Amino acid sequence: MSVRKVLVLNGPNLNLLGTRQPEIYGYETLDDIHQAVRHKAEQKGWTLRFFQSNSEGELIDAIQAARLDGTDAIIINPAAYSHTSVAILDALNAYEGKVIEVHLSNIHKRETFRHHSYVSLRADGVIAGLGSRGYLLALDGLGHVDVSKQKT
Ligand code: CA2
Repeated sequence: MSVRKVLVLNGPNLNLLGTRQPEIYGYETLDDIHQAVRHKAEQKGWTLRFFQSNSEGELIDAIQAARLDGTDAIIINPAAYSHTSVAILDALNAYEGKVIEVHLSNIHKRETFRHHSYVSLRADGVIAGLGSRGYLLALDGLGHVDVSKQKT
């Protein structure tokens, strides 16, 4: 199945990108990333929804909506909820499409509490440490991941 409808989800504080801590997260704003991802999706002929929320519940609502509206894949940077949210993991486990987890920074090179991600227990692929390029690589990766071969 070729991926056509993609949801890109961004968790808490990612709306602050480009304003603080550029040494960790880079100088691009979330809107810059949105434009780049939208451009690449258009090149592929895919439809894209790009959403950020600081609320765990809104992120879960978006994942639940994706279950029902024919979204083929979710690219998610859960931000700090990666390390805390069983609720987001549960929502993703109820979603049947492909899931790629993206982190701008290399979470494994940072504080110990960032090394574990609940979302990684569900993700078909994980990209970390490549900055905003990670979102574009995730889009490219969706063309290649065969989830059916990965499920155990
Ligand atoms: O590296 C990533 O993409 C993270 O998901 C970013 C999260 C962090 O909690 C994760 O451990 C790794 C933090 C996003 C907050 O972004 C900010 C950007 C600018 C200024 C302040 C926060």
